[in-house]
Order: sequence, then C-alpha cells, then structure tokens
Amino acid sequence: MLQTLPIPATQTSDLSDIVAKVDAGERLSYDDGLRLFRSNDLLTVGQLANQVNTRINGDKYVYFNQNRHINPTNVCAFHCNFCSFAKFKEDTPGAYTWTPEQIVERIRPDVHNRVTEFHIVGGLHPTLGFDYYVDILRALKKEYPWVHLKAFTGVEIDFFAQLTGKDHRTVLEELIEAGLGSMPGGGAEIFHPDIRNKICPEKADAATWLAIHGIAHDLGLHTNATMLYGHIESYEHRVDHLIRLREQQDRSGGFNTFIPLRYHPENNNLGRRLDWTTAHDTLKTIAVSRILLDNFPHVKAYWIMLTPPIAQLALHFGADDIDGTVVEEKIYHDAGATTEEQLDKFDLLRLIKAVGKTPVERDTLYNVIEIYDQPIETYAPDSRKTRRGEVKITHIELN
Ligand code: V47
Repeated sequence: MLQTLPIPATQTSDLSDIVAKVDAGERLSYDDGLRLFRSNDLLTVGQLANQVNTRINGDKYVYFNQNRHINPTNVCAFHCNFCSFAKFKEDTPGAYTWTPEQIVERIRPDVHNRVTEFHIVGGLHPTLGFDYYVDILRALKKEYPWVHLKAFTGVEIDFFAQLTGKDHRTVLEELIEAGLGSMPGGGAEIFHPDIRNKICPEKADAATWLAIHGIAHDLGLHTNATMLYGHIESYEHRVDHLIRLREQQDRSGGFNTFIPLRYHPENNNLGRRLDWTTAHDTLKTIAVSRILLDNFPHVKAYWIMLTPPIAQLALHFGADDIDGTVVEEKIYHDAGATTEEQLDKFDLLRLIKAVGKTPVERDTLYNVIEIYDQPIETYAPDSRKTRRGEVKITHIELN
C-alpha cells in the first residue's frame, strides 16, 4: 500500500491575521509588511496581492502601451554604485550625448501613430545647461505632437534646480510649458539613508524626491514610483520604502504606477550579493508591494528587468501592467541584462493572453486605446523580425 507523505506545515496559519485584514480591506502596518516579506508562503502572499489587485482593477485586464525609451546622454556627474550606464567624462570610451535634432531623427523609424509615449531619462550632464533638456522636449513635441512625454526623474528635476538656481516648482513649470506630460518613477532606489548613502550618496534624498513628486502632483502631473531591490538592502528597507511612498500618495495622490526594479549586477561598483535576487524574491516583492500600496492604482511588472516569463507570472501576483514595447533600452542592458531590448505588440498580447487575461492597450495616463478580447490568432502577424532575422509565424490548425 502506498504510504502518504506527511504534509509539511505551511506558514499559512502565521499569516491568518493578515489574511483577515486584507479580507476586511484594512490597511497593513510596517510589521505586517515585514512578515509578508519573511514568509515563504508565496502562494498565500500572491493570493492576497491578487485580491488587492482585483479590488482595485478587477481581475480581467492587463495593461500595456506602445512606447519608445530615449536616453539622451550617458554622461553623468553623479557616481551611483549600482549604475552601469553612466560615463563620467565626455571623452570616456562609450560616452555619448545626442543633440535634440539627433534624437528626433534616431527614433523616426520606430515612431508610428500607435506610439503614445516617449520615456525620457538619462545622465546628469556636468557641463550642459538646463536648455538642453528643455530643447529635447520642445523638439520632440514639435515633430511628434501626439506622443506623450514622460520625462525626467525626481533626481533630474533636483539636478536642474541646482543647475539653474530655480526652485523645483519653477523647473517643473518650465518643463510643462515645453511639453512635459508626466514623470517616470526612477531615482527612488531605496529611500532609507543607511542604504541610500551607500549606493547613491549624491542623489536627492528621500524627502526631496518625495517632495518633488508632491509638487508635480500639485501641478496636475501624474507620476510613477520605483524601488530598486536585490542589492544591499534588507526587507526592513523595502518595507520602509513602500510605507514612505504610501504616505506621500495619501498626501498628494498623483502616483499612477509602482514599478519594482530588479537590480542587475554587471559592470558597476556594487557587484553581486551572494543571494542575488531570485524569481521567488521577485514575485514576493511584486506581491507585497501590491498589498502594502493600497492607494496606488497600478503595479507594473517591467518585463525588461524581470524577463518576460517572470513578468508573465507576476500577472498572477498582483501586477496589472507589463510596460510596453520599449524599443531601445540602455540602462539595464549596460548592467548585463540579456532580455530583448524590445518586444512587439504581438509578444505582449501573447504573454498576457496566455495567463487568461485580456490585454488592454493604454496611453500613459491609462486611457484605453484598444481592448484585445478576440482570440490571439486575430492579431497574429505573418512573420516578425527578431535580432537574428525574420521568423515566419505558422498558423497551425489543431484537429
Ligand atoms: O532609477 C539603474 C535603475 C532606473 C540599474 O516610470 C538599475 O514607467 C537595475 O525608473 N540594475 C531607471 N536597475 C528606470 C526607471 C523606469 C523603468 C521603467 C518604467 C518606469 C516608469 C521607470 O533604473 C534607475 C535605477 O533605479 N537602474 N541601474 C541596475 N544596474
């Protein structure tokens, strides 16, 4: 007779009071967040995240957009230890700075009428003035007026303020005048000073980063927020980071999307920790973020950093957005990422549909452009280009 194996005790019961709180729609505390991170009961944590996402967004739709990343320069006055993108001098091998005109031409082949967003972030150039950044926005807006400009992190806004002697509000007002539509979530890294001072000591501190987003919200802009995880921070630092974001959202309300960024360790000063982040850690981080950030509309599984397969799984762990087509990604690929630099629309539809959800193409502000609720074959191209050449798509009839 077959012997049944003893069922190992799960940690579900450890979390039962947190499960009850989430069921009741109650806000979780710092200690609750820490217990979720410390738990290995990934399925319960994921289930709770699903529940929160369903409450906020329903469980049917997953968002994506057709966007184009632009990194105008990699020359940077700051020396962040996790960064593999920056070059410190203009004549360092690999350093580049594109003029506004060069940017307009460089992206032309990729810009069609369904591209709705340019995501613009880059180095803090040590010698160029604020006009360089303003001119980039103006040139892009003039040439591609239908495309939303999501540009410059809180750290860049603080740098522009130092460059010009103007306050953050004035800098933002001038950028809005030039075409700024919203701000991306970068530069948040880890807020806690014990970590921030080690990984990016020159960057705007937590209070400044948060205040800049508060001012942007006050001026009517939506912004995003990120957290760089998997380097030298602990679970305590992650929870502290999430709670600070939640408090800022309570105050100013303009955050749209939270994006956990999985640290990549190549070609930088920080290198790799022994327990370098795993798929388990990534799914847990997405899930705990979704549960704690009860006042954020969206959580994004950024496929570039997570890899498409893990981003796809994250759609069952609280994420409702998979980012976009991206097209040209430098920051993460300079750090050794081996993912593609772009996915086409069909790839995104396939990833989303395969988990039983309906893809929704959105613009930056989550206005719906198209709902893809027909069978996947409806949208399949006959062939597609990959890095290694053209691949024919076979439409195989089963049966
Ligand atoms: O702030 C830098 C991160 C960020 C590394 O708002 C690294 O929709 C991992 O913020 N390993 C910029 N990460 C990217 C960013 C972003 C990305 C996608 C969407 C949005 C959005 C924002 O990249 C930086 C930093 O945290 N980063 N170096 C690295 N080695």
